[in-house]
Amino acid sequence: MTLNNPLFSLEGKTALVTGSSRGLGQAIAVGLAGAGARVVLNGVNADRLEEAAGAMRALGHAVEVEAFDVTDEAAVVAAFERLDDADRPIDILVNNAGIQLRKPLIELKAEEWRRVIDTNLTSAFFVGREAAKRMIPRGYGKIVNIGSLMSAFARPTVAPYTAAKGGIKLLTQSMAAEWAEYGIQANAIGPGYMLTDMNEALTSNPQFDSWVKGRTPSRRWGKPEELVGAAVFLASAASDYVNGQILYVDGGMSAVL
Ligand code: GCO
Ligand code: CA
Repeated sequence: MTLNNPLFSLEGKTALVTGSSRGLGQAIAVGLAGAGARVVLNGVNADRLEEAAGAMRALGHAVEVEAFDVTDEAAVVAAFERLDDADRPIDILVNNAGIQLRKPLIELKAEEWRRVIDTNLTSAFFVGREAAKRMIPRGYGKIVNIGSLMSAFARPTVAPYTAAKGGIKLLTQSMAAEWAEYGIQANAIGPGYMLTDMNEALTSNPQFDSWVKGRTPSRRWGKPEELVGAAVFLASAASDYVNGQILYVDGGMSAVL
């Protein structure tokens, strides 16, 4: 994809996308690479990461992998030290890593709650803090946190995910509050109902499938690659005066009753 407007170019920039061996993270990683970025893929499964990296390199993209657990503070610190040692400054951070756990709140165990909050929210704090430590002295950085439609709306059985995604929205605003003066823009994307492995249980459920199609003005599920435009926008010079915002990419679901 060649871009005719340099405003949206990511040439010369390095992007770290957490949870990017598959799903939305992988789609965003491919999209940022398509806009010219060097991409660092992240996940905990090294094999899956290498596989995703290989496929991207086959498309001619510059790709590296950094396998680390985004919920493990020491592992995150060590990963950024490796990136420092490799002289690989991260210009763009996409905090995408996340899991889903569908269960009635009344039955939820403490360990289940903590696992979702740690993976979907605390990880963005750990990785965001380490990235910002390097972005601040450089006076430049783009942070794109992946929220959700659930950053604003709830539905039964996804309470920890929803609480975490609500937290992502306000963490994004907090990052803007503290880091904007250093030339960092921190924004979020709120995906709607997207066709991902995580949502397999929903897309294969006829009732839920028809609810999504009826409730979404676009009358369809979103495709992961349909997040690329918003990601490139928020990762590029085109958004230099945008801060602390969340952009819902949801077929209009959040705009209507
Ligand atoms: C669910 C879905 C949502 C998704 C959706 C909105 O169970 O309701 O998993 O939580 O995240 O794509 O972002
Ligand atoms: Ca070192």
